[in-house]
Amino acid sequence: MNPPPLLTVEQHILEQQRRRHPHATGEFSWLLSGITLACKVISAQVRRAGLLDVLGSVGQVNVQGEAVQKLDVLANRALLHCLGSRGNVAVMASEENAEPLVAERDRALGRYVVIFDPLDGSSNIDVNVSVGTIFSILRREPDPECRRPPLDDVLQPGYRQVAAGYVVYGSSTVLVYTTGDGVTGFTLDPSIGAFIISHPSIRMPSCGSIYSVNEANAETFPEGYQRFLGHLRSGRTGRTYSSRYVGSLVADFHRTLLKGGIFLYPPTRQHPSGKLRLLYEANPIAFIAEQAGGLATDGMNRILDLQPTALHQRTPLVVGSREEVELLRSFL
Ligand code: P6P
Repeated sequence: MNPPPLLTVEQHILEQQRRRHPHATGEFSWLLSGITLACKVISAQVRRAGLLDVLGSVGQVNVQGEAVQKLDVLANRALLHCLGSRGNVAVMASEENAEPLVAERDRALGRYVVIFDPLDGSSNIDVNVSVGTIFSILRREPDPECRRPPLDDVLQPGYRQVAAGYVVYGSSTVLVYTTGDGVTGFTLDPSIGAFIISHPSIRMPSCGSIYSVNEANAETFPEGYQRFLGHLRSGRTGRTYSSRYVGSLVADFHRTLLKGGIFLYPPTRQHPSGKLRLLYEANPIAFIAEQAGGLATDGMNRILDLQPTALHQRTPLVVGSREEVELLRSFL
């Protein structure tokens, strides 16, 4: 029997474009291929981290006040370079940069904004735990006079995303993305340097048996979250739950997407508005979750409906199977 055709992510992107936007100029596909190129570069660096002396902090502190790991810097540079030269990305915003960056050459006519966390979970790098890249793509109106503040293009609610995705650098390098027409996964074949389709149509189970939360903060969660977690542990749902927490959002979400269950980062004493970032963590993850049949809220409100007011603003995040997310809402 002939082996299945090798469908690369670039072919998939073009087919999606042809099917959904027959008159598309292909520039969106060109943009997405810039991201996949950057992620191949990042994957190669992550895979060799222990050998390249890129482990350990580079001594600086980023806008989050967190020690910057060298790989963070390399990952950020790879994305800025690959996207900045695409010709249709006018504004880029990164977890690593205090303010959005403008591609001056494309500021007037560039139609896209890309927001990303270049290497999420980077504190896990030194202990070889999975880390990830998360990206969110928005449209913007041309600005012929180049007068619009770049932040105006960035602070859009999540339902306006035209695409979102992540790459998890784990036992293999897996890219998962959506353009609003379902969720597809690709695995990097390092021997040919191509992302090959491996998860043609990802659907999140309607319920699961895993909850994922940093239990060390449990005493400081709002009371409704504590009662909800107690309910899951009590067996009164009729299911026995396991607790799994990597401490790397992309790894914890990827497992939730494939196996179902619920991931929570509630408000805590240290982070009363939640720790995770709305624009480049919660929004892209929420878009993917909903496209796969799941839900994503800040406990009560749909993540994708939240109107951002600042580039690095935080939000509580509850994301996962419909049944568990709705059950939590009933406790709040
Ligand atoms: P905590 C990693 O630093 C991160 O931003 C996410 O990837 C992860 O889900 C979260 O923080 C872990 O935070 O407080 O549980 O260590």
